[in-house]
Amino acid sequence: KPTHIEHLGIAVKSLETAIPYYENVLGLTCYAVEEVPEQKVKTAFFKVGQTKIELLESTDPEGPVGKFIEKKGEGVHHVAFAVEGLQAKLDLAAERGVALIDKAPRKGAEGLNIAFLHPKSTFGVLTELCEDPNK
Ligand code: CMX
Repeated sequence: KPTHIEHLGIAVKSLETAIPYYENVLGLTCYAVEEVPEQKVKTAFFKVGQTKIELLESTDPEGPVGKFIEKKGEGVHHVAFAVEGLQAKLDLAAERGVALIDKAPRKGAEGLNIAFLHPKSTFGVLTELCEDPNK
């Protein structure tokens, strides 16, 4: 089973305007800003215990977050679970009829191996499984 919720992905129109809310109202610290060109996003990270908040700003209106904001507006975009044995988990999900966006892990932010499950198969919540290759 997953060890913990690795992060919550939250789509925002602008990191510049969203970061001050997390820092000045919630009292969190943005410890990293990273562009992930393959995903067409710029990300900002905060830690809340073992879990992170990942703010996602789109860098391209045709990218996954750009399309999401256009359709649904800002808000929770995905839930990411930390797992061990990511490929085996994907194979199991596929066997059980879950539609995979990624059949094999790919590289995500912070050097993690990641894979997404389709929200149509996961009760409307885009679900990410991630594994730390250094663990
Ligand atoms: N959560 C829930 N539902 C979502 C969704 C999300 N994040 N994104 C899209 N959907 C829904 C749409 O509302 C739409 O539903 P309807 O058919 O009922 O209208 C359906 O999924 C299809 O949406 P779409 O706008 O046509 O978009 P696509 O099918 O082209 O893409 C998805 C959807 C999930 C396959 C795509 O966004 C994807 O591959 N996501 C994974 C990658 C990603 O999100 N990367 C950004 C984060 C990267 C990171 O964390 O580093």
